[in-house]
Amino acid sequence: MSATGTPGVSDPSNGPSEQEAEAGHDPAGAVTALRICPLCEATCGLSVTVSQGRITGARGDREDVFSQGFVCPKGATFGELDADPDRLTRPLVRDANGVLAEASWEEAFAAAADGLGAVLAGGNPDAVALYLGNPNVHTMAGALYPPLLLAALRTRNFYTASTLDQMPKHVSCGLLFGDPQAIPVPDVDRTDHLLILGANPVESNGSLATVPDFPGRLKRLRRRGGRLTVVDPRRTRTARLADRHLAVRPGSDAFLLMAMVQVLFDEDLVDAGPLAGHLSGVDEVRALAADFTPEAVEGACDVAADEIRSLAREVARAPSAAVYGRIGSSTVEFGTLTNWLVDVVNALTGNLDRAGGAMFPLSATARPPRTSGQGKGFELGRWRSRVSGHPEAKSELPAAALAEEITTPGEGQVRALITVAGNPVLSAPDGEGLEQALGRLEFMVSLDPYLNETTRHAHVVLPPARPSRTAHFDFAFNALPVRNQVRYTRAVVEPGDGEKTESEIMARLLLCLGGQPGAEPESVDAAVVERTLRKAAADPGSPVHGREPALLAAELTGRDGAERRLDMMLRLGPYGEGFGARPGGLSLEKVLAHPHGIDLGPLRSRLPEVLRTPSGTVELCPAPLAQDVARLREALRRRASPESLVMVGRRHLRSNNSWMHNVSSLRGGTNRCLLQVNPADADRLGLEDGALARVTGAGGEVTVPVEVTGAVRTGVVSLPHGWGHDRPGTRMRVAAADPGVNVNQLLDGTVLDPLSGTAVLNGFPVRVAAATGPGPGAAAGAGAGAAAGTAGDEEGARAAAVRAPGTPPEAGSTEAGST
Ligand SMILES: Nc1nc2c(c(=O)[nH]1)N[C@H]1C(S)=C(S)[C@@H](COP(=O)(O)OP(=O)(O)OC[C@H]3O[C@@H](n4cnc5c(=O)[nH]c(N)nc54)[C@H](O)[C@@H]3O)O[C@H]1N2
Ligand SMILES: Nc1nc2c(c(=O)[nH]1)N[C@H]1C(S)=C(S)[C@@H](COP(=O)(O)OP(=O)(O)OC[C@H]3O[C@@H](n4cnc5c(=O)[nH]c(N)nc54)[C@H](O)[C@@H]3O)O[C@H]1N2
Ligand code: SF4
Ligand SMILES: [Mo]
Repeated sequence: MSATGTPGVSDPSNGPSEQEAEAGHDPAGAVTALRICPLCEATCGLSVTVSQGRITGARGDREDVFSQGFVCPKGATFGELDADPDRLTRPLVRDANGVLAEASWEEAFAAAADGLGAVLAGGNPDAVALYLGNPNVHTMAGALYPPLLLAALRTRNFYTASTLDQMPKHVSCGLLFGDPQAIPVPDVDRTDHLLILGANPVESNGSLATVPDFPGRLKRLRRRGGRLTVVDPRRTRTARLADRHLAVRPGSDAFLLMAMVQVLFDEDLVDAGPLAGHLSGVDEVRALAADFTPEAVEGACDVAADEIRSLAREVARAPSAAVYGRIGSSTVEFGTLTNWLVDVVNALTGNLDRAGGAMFPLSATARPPRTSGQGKGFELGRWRSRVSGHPEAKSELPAAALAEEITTPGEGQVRALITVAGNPVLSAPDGEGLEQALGRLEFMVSLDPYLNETTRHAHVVLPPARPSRTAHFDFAFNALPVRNQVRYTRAVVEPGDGEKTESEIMARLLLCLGGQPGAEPESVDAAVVERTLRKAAADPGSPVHGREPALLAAELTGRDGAERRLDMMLRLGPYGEGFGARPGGLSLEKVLAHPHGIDLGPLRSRLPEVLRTPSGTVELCPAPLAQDVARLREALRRRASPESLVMVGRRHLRSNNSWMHNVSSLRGGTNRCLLQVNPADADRLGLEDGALARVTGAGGEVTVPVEVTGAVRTGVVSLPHGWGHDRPGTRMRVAAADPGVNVNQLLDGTVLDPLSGTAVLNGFPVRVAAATGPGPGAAAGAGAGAAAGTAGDEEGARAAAVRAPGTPPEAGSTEAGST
C-alpha cells in the first residue's frame, strides 16, 4: 500500500513501544508507505514502514522511477530523525521572565503578530529581516510561501543560505543566460568526460545536480570508458573514483579554468557546434583569457602547465564532456568568476545544451517554454546593503552582513528577524558576533523544529510537523535533475491534534502580517490561485487563454491549499493537461495515480528558449564578469609563502550542515569534527595525530583534535562546518554531548565574493599551532574565544536604493532559499 494512493495512517496519541521502534522488523499491523527523502538534493524515493503513527523502517523504493531503490545512511535513518525526542512538538513563546516556554498555537501566533506588528508600526519595512536556511528548499512550503512573505514584508533585508553557498552560480547564469534560475546540470549518464571542481558528490550526494546514486553513476561512467577528472585540494572519496585528481591550491580554480580557455583558443580547439548561432561575446572572452597561459597560472594553482594543457585538449576532444563545480568553486574568493568559467568551457567546447554535456532540465512546474530567447536580462546591484554597501543579488543581501545590519543604528536598521529553517549562528561567518546581534533584536521568530544555536534567541519558535506528517514535492530540485521526472508523496501519517504543517504555519504567519490572524490559512492559497489563473487566462500563449479564471479554479483538485496550487502549476506547466487543452498531460490526479513517479525522459536541448538575455543569445562575456577579471589578474601576482596554511571544508555522508548531529546512529566513526592536516605540515608544526591544535583566523580561534592524513594536500587544513553545539539554552542533547567546534568562528564576515556577496568559506588563511591547553570538551567553550566584535558602531553607508519589487509567485516560482 502506498501513501500516495491512500489516505494517511491515522495518528494515535501513543507512539509505538520502544521495542517496536528498535526491533527494525515490521510488527503486526505495520503498513508501508512512500515518502520522498527531504534530507539532500538527491530526492530518493523511500519506502517506509509505519506502525502506530511512527516510522519503524526506511529503505530505498526500488520502483521509484528516478532513484530506483538507492538510499544512503541518512535516508535509512529517516524514522529516527523523524521521531527525535528533542524535536519541538509545540510552539515556544518567551514569557515575561524571558524564558522560552511551551504555548498554544493561538498564543504563539498572537505573540508573532504583536512582535512583528510593533516593529512594522515604526513605518520602515526594512526593520524586519527574513533569513531562509537550507531545508527551506527541501519543503513544499518553502517554495510556496516565502515569496509571499517577502512580498508582504517589502523588506530589503532578505538573506538566505544561498550567499553561503550557490549564489555565484545564480549570478553567473543570470548574466550568461538572462535567468539566474537557468542552471545547466552535468548529463552524468551520457557524458564521456566529467570534470568536477570542488564537489564531492560521493559524500554530498550531489548539489545543483539532482542525481540519486551519484557514486553508482560515476562508476558506470568509468565502466563505459568515460573519463572522470576531479579538482580538489583533498583526495576525497570522489577523487578516489577518478582517473585524474588535481590537488589544486584552494581558491585558484578560476586560474586553472582561465588557462584552459586560453589553451582552447590558442590551439584552435574552440568548437561551439550548433550552439555557435546562439553565442555572443566569444572574441571578448578570447581577449580576456589571452594572458592566462598555463605557464602564467601554474604557480598560482599548483597544477603543472602540461596538466592544464592536456586537460583542456581532452575536454575539447571528448565526444561529449561536462564541467561541473560546486561548493569548492563557489564559496571562494573568485566564486562568480569560477562558476562563469565552468560554463564558458562548456560552451566553447560545444558541450552546453547537448547530450552528454551540461543541459537545462525542464521541471513539470516550470513556466511553459517560449520560442524566443529574448528577455530583460539579469541585473545585479539594484540596491545595496545599508552598512557596508554590498550589492544585492537576486534581491538578497549577503548573509555575512546580517549581524552588522542588526547592530548598526540608523534608518533601516534591522530590529526584528524571521528565520525559516536556518542556523546562521553556525553556518555563517562569526557566529559569536551574530549571536550578540540576535540578542539585541526587539523581536525574533523562528520556524524550526529544533531549539538550537540560532533559534534559542527567538521570542517565538514555531515547529513544523515531522516530515512523516508532511506532503513532499521537490519544486526546487525537479528543476535540476539528471533526468526529467515528477513525483509527489503525501504525508505518511496524518498530523495529530496540535501539530501544524509548515504550509499552514507560513500561511498563518502571512495572515498575521496582513492583520487578519483569524482568517482561514487556505485563503492565502486561494488568492494566489486566483491571481495566477487570471494572468494565465489573459496570456495569449497560455493553454487557458480566454477562459474564466473562477471556473478553472473550480476544476482544481487537492486536499488543501498547497495541493491545489500544485495541481494548478502541474496543469499549466510544460507537461500539463492545460485544464483540458492537452488531454493526457499532467495534473495532481495523474501524478497521484503514479506513486513511484512519472519519468519525463532524458534531458533535451533547450536553447534558445531558456534564455532571457537582451540579445537573445548566451552572452559569454558579460560586463560585470569581464571587469572582475582585473581582480583575478591582480591576484596572479600574489605568492603564498611556503609556510602559510589555508582552511577548506568537508562534508560527511552521515551528516548534514548543522542539524543532523542529534541522530545518534549517524554519529561517530569518521563523522567527527577533526582538523585534517597533511603529514608534512604536521611535522613542521609539531602536531600529532589525536593531539589538540589551536587554529586562529581573522574572526577567532578554535581548539580541536588533529587528524594527520595524506588525504589533504600540503598547505591546506580541513575542518567540517556545522559543529560547535556547546551553547547553553539549546535542546539537542545528542549533539551537545560531543559538540565539536565552529569552523566559521575563524571568519570575521568581511571577506566576500564581491559580485554575489557569497562568504569565502573555503581557502581562507589560518594559523595552526599545537595546543597545550584544556581537552576538547573544555576547548569547545574556550575555543571560540577571540571573536572579533561586529562592526557595531561603524557609520553606515546609506546607498540610495531601489526597493525590491514584491513578486507574487506563480507557476514556476521556486526561487526562495538555498541548496
Ligand atoms: N565553513 C562552512 N560553512 C558553511 C558551508 C561550508 O561548506 N563550510 N556550507 C554552507 C552551505 S552550502 C549551506 S546551504 C549553509 C546552511 O546554512 P543554514 O541553512 O543556515 O544551516 P543548516 O545547518 O542547514 O540549518 C538548518 C536549520 O533548519 C532546521 N530544519 C530542519 N528541517 C526543517 C524543516 O523541515 N523545516 C524547518 N522550518 N526547519 C527545518 C534545522 O533545525 C536547522 O535549524 O551552511 C553554509 N555554511
Ligand atoms: N552528507 C552531506 N550531504 C550534503 C550536505 C552535508 O552537509 N552532508 N550538505 C548539502 C549542501 S547544503 C550542499 S550545498 C551540498 C554541497 O555539495 P558538494 O559541493 O559536493 O560538497 P562538499 O563536500 O562541500 O564539496 C566541496 C569540495 O570542495 C573542495 N574544495 C575546497 N576548496 C576548494 C577550492 O578552492 N577548489 C576546489 N577545486 N575544491 C575545493 C573540498 O575539499 C570539498 O571536497 O551538499 C549537500 N549534501
Ligand atoms: S542520498 Fe539524499 S535523498 Fe537519498 S536517501 Fe540519502 S539523504 Fe535521502
Ligand atoms: Mo548548501
